[in-house]
Amino acid sequence: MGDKVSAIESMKKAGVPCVPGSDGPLGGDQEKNKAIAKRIGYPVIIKASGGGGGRGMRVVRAESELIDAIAMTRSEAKSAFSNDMVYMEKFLENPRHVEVQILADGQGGAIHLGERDCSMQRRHQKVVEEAPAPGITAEMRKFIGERCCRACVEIGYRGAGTFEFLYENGEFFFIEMNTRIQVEHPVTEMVTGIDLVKEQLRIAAGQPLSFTQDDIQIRGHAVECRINAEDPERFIPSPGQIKRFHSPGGMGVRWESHVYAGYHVPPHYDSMVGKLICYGENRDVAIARMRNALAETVIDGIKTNIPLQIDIMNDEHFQRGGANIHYLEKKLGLS
Ligand code: MV4
Repeated sequence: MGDKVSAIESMKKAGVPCVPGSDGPLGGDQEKNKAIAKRIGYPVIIKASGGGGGRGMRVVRAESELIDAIAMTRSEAKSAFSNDMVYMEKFLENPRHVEVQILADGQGGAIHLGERDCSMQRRHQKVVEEAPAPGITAEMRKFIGERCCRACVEIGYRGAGTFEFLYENGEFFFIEMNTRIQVEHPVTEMVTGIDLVKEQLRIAAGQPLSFTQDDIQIRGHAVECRINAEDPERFIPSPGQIKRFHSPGGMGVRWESHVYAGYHVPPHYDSMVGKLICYGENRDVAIARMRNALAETVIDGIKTNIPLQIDIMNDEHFQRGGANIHYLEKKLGLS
């Protein structure tokens, strides 16, 4: 079966809330497909089961567009992912991207480490991430976290993993699972005090989890700004040699990077050159520290997105918390 279609099926079975959808792959019976869309209610989205990174998706707003959209998504999926399986979901117009971090030892132990909000993104590239997600109560965290843990035990999952949700009108809807450590894991480490990479290595060595769910407390707030070697206005990569370099530091400031003065940013790789993570006893303190840390950082010789990150930290809507996945692109005048 297709990667995403079977993941969703497992999650639904385990009681993880999913987006209303086709509950399986779409077949060739177009009357049946129309009936599925009618049941879900327009707008719907057609997704490739083997897709990822925002590729292989098509929004359908009326029945007249449905059959062509299925055919086009299927043919793109076949050439791009060698897998023509497609499925249908209700299209959520203005969700937030909230993901739940889990650790499972494959020996019946599974715990969750709360959630992250990764809604501040541009063209499916995350720009800012934070933990916890603004507005998520301890009760909601427990509800969704426990369901993710139950699913991990049911599928026999082992390692670090992330359950990706769309969050709209106070509800979580599972969309996909990431079976790896992610770029944004440090914000979870900062608010839980758990070294996720260390736990990943322990699990890989066959050891059981060294703590229980009761040992996990969410304390304070952490924000991560991805620092990219790119033109902050046109977003094209900016490779070259870093001439002057100064890293930020101080209370609650974590700078993760491989770069130094004299370092050459190569042209054909991911443009991320560092991650700046700031922690505080609350969200306002974390953001204030991030503003200072961004201003203190010196990366000369190449262009970086530091000016964009300063602009986001000063943005009223970001400061309020809870902006949706479309906010940054709208702010930048992209859509
Ligand atoms: C959606 C959606 C709205 N409704 N699914 C984009 C990439 C892939 N991970 C899933 N994606 C989406 N799925 C339903 N049913 C909107 C998106 C989406 C999105 C999701 C997360 C983060 C950024 C996004 C940007 C555009 C669209």
